[in-house]
Amino acid sequence: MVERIWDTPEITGWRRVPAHAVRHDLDGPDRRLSLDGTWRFQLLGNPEQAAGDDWTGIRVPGAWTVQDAGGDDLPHYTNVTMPWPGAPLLLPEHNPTGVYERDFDVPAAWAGRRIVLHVGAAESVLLARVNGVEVGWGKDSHLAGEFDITAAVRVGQANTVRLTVIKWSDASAIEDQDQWWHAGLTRSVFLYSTGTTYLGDLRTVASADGRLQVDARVLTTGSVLPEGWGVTTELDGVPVPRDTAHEQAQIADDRVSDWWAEPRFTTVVPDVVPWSDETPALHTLTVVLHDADGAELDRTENRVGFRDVEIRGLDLLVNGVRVMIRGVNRHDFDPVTGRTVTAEQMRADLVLMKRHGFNAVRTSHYPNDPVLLDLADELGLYVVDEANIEVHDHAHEICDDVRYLPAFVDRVARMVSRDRNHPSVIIWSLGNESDYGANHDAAAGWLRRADPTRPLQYEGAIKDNWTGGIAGSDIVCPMYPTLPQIVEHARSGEQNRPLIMCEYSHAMGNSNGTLADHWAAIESTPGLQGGFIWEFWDHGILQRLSDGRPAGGSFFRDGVADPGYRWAYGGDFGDTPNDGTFCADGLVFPDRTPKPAMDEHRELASPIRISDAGDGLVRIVNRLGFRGLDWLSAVWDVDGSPVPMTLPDLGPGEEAMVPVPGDASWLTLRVSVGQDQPWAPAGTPLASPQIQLRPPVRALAVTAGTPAEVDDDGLLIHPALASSPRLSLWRAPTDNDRIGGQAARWRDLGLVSPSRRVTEIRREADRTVVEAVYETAAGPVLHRQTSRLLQGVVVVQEEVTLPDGLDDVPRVGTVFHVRAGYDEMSWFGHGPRDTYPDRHAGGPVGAYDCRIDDAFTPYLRPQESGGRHGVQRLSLTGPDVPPVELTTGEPRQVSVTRFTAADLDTAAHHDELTPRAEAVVHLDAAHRGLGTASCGPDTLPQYLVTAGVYRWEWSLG
Ligand code: IPT
Repeated sequence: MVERIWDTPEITGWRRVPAHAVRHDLDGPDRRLSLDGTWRFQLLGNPEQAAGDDWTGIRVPGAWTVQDAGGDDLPHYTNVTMPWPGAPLLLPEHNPTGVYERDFDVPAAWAGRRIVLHVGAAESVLLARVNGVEVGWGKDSHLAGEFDITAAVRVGQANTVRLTVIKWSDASAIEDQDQWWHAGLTRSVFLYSTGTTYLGDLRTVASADGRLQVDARVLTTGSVLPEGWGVTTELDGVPVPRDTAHEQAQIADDRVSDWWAEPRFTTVVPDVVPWSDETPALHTLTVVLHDADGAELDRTENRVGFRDVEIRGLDLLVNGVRVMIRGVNRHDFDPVTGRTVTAEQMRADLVLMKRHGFNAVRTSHYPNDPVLLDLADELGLYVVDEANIEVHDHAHEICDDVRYLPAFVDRVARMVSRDRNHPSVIIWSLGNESDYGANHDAAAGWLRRADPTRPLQYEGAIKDNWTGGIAGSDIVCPMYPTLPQIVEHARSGEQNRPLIMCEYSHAMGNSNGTLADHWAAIESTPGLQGGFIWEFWDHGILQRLSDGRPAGGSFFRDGVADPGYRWAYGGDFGDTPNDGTFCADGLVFPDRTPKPAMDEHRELASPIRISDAGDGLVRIVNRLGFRGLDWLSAVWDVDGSPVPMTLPDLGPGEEAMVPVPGDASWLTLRVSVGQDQPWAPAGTPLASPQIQLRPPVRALAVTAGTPAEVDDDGLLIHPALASSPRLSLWRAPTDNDRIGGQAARWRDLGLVSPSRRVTEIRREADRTVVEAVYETAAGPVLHRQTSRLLQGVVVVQEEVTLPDGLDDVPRVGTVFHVRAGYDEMSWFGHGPRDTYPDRHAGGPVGAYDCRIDDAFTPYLRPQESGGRHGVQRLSLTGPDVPPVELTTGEPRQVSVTRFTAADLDTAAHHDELTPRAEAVVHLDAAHRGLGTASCGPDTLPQYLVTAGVYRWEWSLG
């Protein structure tokens, strides 16, 4: 018996049923017995401690780190850093070990049958006992462990299963993903039963031309397969014939044995609809194993999608078509359970992705709950299925360490063995951020032989050389490259594989700037084929403020509005070391509310694009790869007025010219789902491609009036204002500003609240002119403000000169506070949600309104938010106050919120903020782009606010 398997990397498992793709999860209750529910539980200080009699209750599936049973062992967030210092095998002495136990009865009908215990996932080492008998061990926190417990159970009597889960192990160092550390049983536990002769595996290969091959592995618990067994296979109820020629060849090759058989079934399905992201056509494959008398021994049902995936030259082709990969990275995450997710939740994830134009998921950074793949098959999403290997902190030591060789191969092989029959899986991934070593090549070698039907990728293999690492990656899959880098590579003539970024556009806080620029480059550059945004989720854990504990199972999901809770990030559970908010970097909030960046992605992925073709014509392009436009519906929006239209009948990639439907400045095509889709009912909006047919009317062009009123400091007085307009050169740092280093630079430059010195106040016949100087560390900023009164409206012209030292500032603009009582805003500009200079493709220009309180997006760490790009008119209204009208002349960046930049800057969580009664209005002559510098490239040069002269004007009435 091996002692201490938890610090022995050579041992990946003991007595596990070999990983396979035979489905038992969907079988009926006669075959499958759920063990989910409340179990007895105790938490020990380390695995060598013996369990006592002091039990409490715990929910299964469920990590103990978010349940009361877990006591002080709470969630802990680190990115790269391991939670304990030093060598990976010097485990901490305190090594929380959970003992889960429950009783169960085995149905009498299972007597004489084979019985298997399935443990969906255990983090990080699982030891299983049944009735005191050790039935097996296993590692890999994101794949099931299955154990044959036939000999240990007592049919017809009470049985006890004990699952001991050890938190820290040799495996922790290779599960060092950027996410919360949890511990416990995080997926369902069940028993299933088969005959003693059973289906040990099932492999299907289905091609776009209708060819289907099914290999069914037949095994026995005895030493010889019983005489007369047989397998029948049906696709949608039609028998698939057994390939006897293949069996003859196996016999001729001596590839048969007494205890093992692998009958093959082949057919060609005529007129098959190939499976793709747009056409996820599935067929039902039933495989039944029976004995000589025809009695059923085992049965499984699988879904089959007919599709091809191949790499040809620089292109990844699905069914022969070069598809764009509009992907997102997804973790198994839930703000209450931490890691345990239900089928309904996963469906909601994927539905949201589909509705926002995503067609691909990378299961970062481990095989996700297997139901996710069923849903991806069904809804139409391509999957990069990633093995549970991330050795971030100890990458260099471990990727060549022979002790870890079995774990690398095991994790890849077991994932492939589980997931190979899913049409959605088009690419395998060897894992993430683990350097590149011989252990990777060993795993790749296994994989290439075991599944030649799909490419594989691994970022580490190409990290240092985009033309190298051929053994380890069939795709150049860099993370966070700059736009020039990928374009230059594609144009260099050196590119030797498709380039699909495994991570790009880091969605932390108010981010995803330059997404439109990325897609413009990707779509126009051969060799570039898209990528996966980092990431889907903000991993905020719902935390009870009264005692600082995770809300756990007691929480009612939509109660987050309850002020007794907040979204916790690294450090909020007293976890040290930690990486703070770096886990809050998703396109959706922890409750799955989409951030404004999702709007941007949806628009960029629009199935239809329009452009002004001149001569009163609009070009309409079908951008889909496999479908026509018949499932869509559209209506013109001519400067806000709807005009019905019928979409032209266009095949994939085809285009047509249609007449401009009316005289307009802004022509928008409102595209929505026309016929119900599995992921969206008819009427779901999909895109609003827009063109500008006439330039906007610009300058305010006011030349007359009387001098506006200013105080002794030259500050404008206006009855609607609670504080006078001032120059603003600063914004509450976004996560990108903060982590990318700009925020500190701006503080050092003194941009937060530069001292103001008035040099001259002149009252002229028709205006008041105030000259002021704002002092910064880079020199004085000169500001001239000219204000006039005209028919009760104040018209202001401003001019600012930024010295050369201020060559990159967050904004140049005006800020003032409108007095209390205003609660609604309406504007003409980009909308309806937040837009910025480098992120406004998803917000078509138009007339919008909303509550001021709702104009602000509450990123987990408060920061600049609520901006509206290209605004020309803004009105604020309230029930008991006269409306305030702001006109900007040129389209400007504007925001109206309840918080000053300083309020936002000083708060670490939203519960620390008190909304002001007044409205804080920013009107910017220039506002810096958002970029993605919290991890990856900053914004592009054209979105910087540089030194020079800025002029802007506005009116308030
Ligand atoms: C990269 C990781 O792969 C991902 O897990 C996540 O940490 C992301 O970045 C940032 O949020 S690693 C990074 C050091 C490039």
